[in-house]
Amino acid sequence: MNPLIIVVIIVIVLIVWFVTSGPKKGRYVILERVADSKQPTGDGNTLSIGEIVVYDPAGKNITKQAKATMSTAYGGSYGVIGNAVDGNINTVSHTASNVTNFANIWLNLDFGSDVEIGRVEVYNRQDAVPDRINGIRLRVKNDAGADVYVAPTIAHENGKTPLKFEYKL
Ligand SMILES: [Ca+2]
Repeated sequence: MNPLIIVVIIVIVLIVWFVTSGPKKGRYVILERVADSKQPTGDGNTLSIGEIVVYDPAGKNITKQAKATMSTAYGGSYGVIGNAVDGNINTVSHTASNVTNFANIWLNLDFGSDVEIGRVEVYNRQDAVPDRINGIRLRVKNDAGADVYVAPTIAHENGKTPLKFEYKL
């Protein structure tokens, strides 16, 4: 092959890489249950977290720019969506429990339009039953509804469930 053609191909590949890399842009930051986490006792199929925090690529906390909702609400002080974004990892947002069906359990941050996202932190509930976050996954979608980022589903690490998860987009 003509060396010039090879050089042209390399340049094209580099241009495509440069254009398609750069900050990830998304509108929806979603935690969703994708697997059964039903516990031997109690009501495991739920979503309960202490906090979710979204940062732009420069490290600025942009969480407050989003509107937070969740699929259902547990009773009492745990069933408050604002607890997930109040800056306190010890206040819990908790969906209603469902021991028979793990589908359609989610928490959503909607930024209204695509924003640059650099990092997301998810704090498990700090008080009890950390195992119940197993089977939850972080997903970021853009305004058009396409996946921008899909994290591995949370599972035990070395037999324990972490209290904090960090995702670099
Ligand atoms: Ca909180």
